[in-house]
Amino acid sequence: MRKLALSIAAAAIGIAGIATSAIADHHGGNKEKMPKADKAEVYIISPADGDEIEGPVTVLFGLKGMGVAPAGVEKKNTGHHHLLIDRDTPSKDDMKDALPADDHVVHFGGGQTQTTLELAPGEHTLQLLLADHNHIPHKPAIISDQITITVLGDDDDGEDEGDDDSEDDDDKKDGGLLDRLF
Ligand SMILES: [Cu+2]
Repeated sequence: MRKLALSIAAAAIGIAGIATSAIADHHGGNKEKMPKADKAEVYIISPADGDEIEGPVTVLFGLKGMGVAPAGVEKKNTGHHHLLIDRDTPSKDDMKDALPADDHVVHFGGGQTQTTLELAPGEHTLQLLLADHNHIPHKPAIISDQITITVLGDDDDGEDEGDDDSEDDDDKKDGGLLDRLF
């Protein structure tokens, strides 16, 4: 009820044209200045879960309640993004240590908030995980939902080539068999 009363008051003052911004700042200021890891949220802005898209795929990273800082820069309530590609969500034990760096765990230690991926046609999973200046995930972990996307491509060509190859193989096998028989 108090919140409602306050917004009605703010609206009334707004109509009157008196210093509404000062009231708005006061209202939300304290909370915004003290981001807490347990209230922070990381999420993939795009692509969306279930998207079927042409590659290359640009992934936009979203973060609320924390700031982005480059790897190696120790600053409270910050971290850098890690993109998990085609791998399971790390276990709690995995997240006690610094994250590995490989094709499936990509670090954005420069503080980047987006990337463009060359992904093979087909289904892929993507998930974002924030970690601190030492690449160790926060406690509790700030991790996004895992999304699944389908990268469109020349699947038909690929299959045709595959068929051709297997036909060639069959021919060779047949040839081999015939050679052996005769
Ligand atoms: Cu890292």
